[in-house]
Order: sequence, then structure tokens, then C-alpha cells
Amino acid sequence: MKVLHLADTHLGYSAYRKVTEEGVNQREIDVYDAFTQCIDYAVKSKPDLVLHAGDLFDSVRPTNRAITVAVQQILRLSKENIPFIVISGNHETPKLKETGNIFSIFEHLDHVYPIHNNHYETVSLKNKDETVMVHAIPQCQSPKEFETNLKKITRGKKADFNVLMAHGAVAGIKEFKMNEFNELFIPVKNLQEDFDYIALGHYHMYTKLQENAFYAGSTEHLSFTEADSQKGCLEIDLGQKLKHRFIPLKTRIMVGAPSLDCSTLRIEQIVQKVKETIQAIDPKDKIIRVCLENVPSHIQRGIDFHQIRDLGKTAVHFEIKSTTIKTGEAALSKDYKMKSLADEFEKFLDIQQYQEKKILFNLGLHYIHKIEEQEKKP
Ligand SMILES: [Mn+2]
Repeated sequence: MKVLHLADTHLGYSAYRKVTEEGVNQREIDVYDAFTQCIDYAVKSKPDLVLHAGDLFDSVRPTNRAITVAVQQILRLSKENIPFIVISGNHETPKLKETGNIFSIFEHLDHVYPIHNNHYETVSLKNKDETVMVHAIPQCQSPKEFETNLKKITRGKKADFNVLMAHGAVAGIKEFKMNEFNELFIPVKNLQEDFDYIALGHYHMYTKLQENAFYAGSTEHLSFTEADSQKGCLEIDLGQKLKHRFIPLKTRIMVGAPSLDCSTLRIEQIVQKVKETIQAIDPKDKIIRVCLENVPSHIQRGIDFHQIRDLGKTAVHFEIKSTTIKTGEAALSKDYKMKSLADEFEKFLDIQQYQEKKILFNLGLHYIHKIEEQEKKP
């Protein structure tokens, strides 16, 4: 049985100032285009099932245009008799149940199963002589409700395949989270090995968590933290042994240039370096960010930012982010966030010169894990 797994399409998202000839935000169009590419692929490759693991829409009240794109594309699957199961994610789920969920518009479409009622539901489907039971957990009103619903999952013993779908962060040895206020955490113990497949949404980077559990990742770059990641969807073959294939999409190139330490540079040197960086990127139609770090404040005032911005005028978006220092002592930038100990340790090792980095990393993880286990005990 062939399954196409996608997630985090965020229809309705828009960003930056660039608009198309029709006056529509360019990034909004890019996001629609990425979703359409997934549907094109599904119509062409004819999977037995398409799963969308949440955040179909970017917001609780999507615009008419976003709704239209969603309906048009989902109808293409419906017409091909390809079942489409979609769970609501944290972006489109209203905080108050009374608001009503936009997913109710999909309820009367053939072969479309919108799961949005804040609780665990199953969908059982038959394809030729194989049966699949899909266990879907949409976004819930609270972490507690989410946990209660996760506990209700019971594998269908008669089904040939059992597939779990959920939208949330996972925190194991490494963390896969988005730092969003309403994000829910899926305990690692729920990612059981006996599911034939676990289709996850929420974390925007394509990630293999374990043999049977994947984040498909978002279909477009929605922030600079995702700049270097390839976007796409996942083709899954549920058989004796699970096979997966990442299907890359053609998305707009986003480049977060490595930050430039300006603490010892003169104005001309900074401008020259930025120039070289931008030329090497070839800005046309791309989304670019250049970070200048530790710019002494007297130098910051002297930089001609208009001249620098002009260098990137063919880009869809070009931004310069700079952090200043007052005394020559590097200050922590405002948006610095402490990640998990394992992430911080990996980052620390990255900039060290040791040859045995890999051994040290594994050893470190082992100790971090040990301490974390000890802390969990009452
Ligand atoms: Mn998302």
C-alpha cells in the first residue's frame, strides 16, 4: 500500500513586501505553488492514500483565496478517488470550540476525511484486498486533553496496516519543536514500533525520527531557521518492510548567509565583505539574509545600509540583521534562545578543533541522557 505523507502547507501564509503582477503577495503564491506540486505528484503517482499531518492552513480564519486553493486542490484528489485524511494543527485550530473549525467545509467532499474535533478518531479504508486503519489525533485544547487522547489509541488487530497521525513536537534526546505558544508535545513512548507508520506534522524540517516515524516537514521555507532545508513530501510503501522516499519540491531558494563577525572590521571592509557575499549568492529571485555580528556601535552608525540594500534589489526579499556591541565585549543577541542540552552541546562541539568530535558527541549524549533519566525519577 502506497501512502503520500505531507504536512505544514500553511496555506494563506504571506511574508515580505514583494507582490506579483496581480498584486498578490509573492510568498503567499509560493506557498500555494508548493502545495499544488504535492497534489500534482499525487495525481500522477496515484497513491492509495494521502495523509496531511496538520497546519493545512496558516491561520484559524484563512482568506477566501487560501480556502479556494485548498478546495480546488483537494477536489483533484477526490475526483481521482484518492482518499485524503487531514488533521488540524496548532495553526488552524481555534482556541475556542465555539469559533468552529474551517475544516468543516471539507466534510461533504467524497474521499476526504477532515479530523478536527479535538479528539482521537480512526478512519478504516480498504484498498484492493488490503485494509488500513488510520489513527488520527488532531490538535487538542490542552496538553492534558492531548495526552488523554493519545492514551486512547488502540491498534486495529484485524487491519493489515495501522498508521498513526499526529501534529506536535517530540522531545527525546534531541528536541523537534517550533517554540510556538500552543504547541503540544508527543511523548516518545507514543511513537511505538508496532505502528506500520507514524506520520507527523508540526516540526518544519524533514526528519526521520525512527524506522517508522517521520516528520514530512513544511512544503515551503517559512522562516530563516529552515533556510537550508530541502522541502518536499514523503512517499511511503507499507509492506513487509517500510520503504520511504523523499519527494523534493521546487521551492524558492532561501539563503541565510553565515554571520560575519564585524568586531575588528572597518566600514569599508564590512561593505566589501557583504558585497562579496551577495555576489556569491546571486540574489535574483531569492530570499536572502545577511547577519552582521558584533558591529561596534560607532561603526554601525557609519554604514551606508541603502547602498548595501541596493546590492540585493533583484531578490524577492533581502534583509540585513545586525547586532552591535558597545564596549568590544560581545553581548548575547536579543533573540538568543537556549535549546536542549544536547543541542547546545552539539553546537559547542561544532566550533571546537578536536579530532574525536564524534566520539565526544556520543559520550556527551550518553551522560546527558543518564542525568536526564535520573532527574525523571521521583
Ligand atoms: Mn506548522
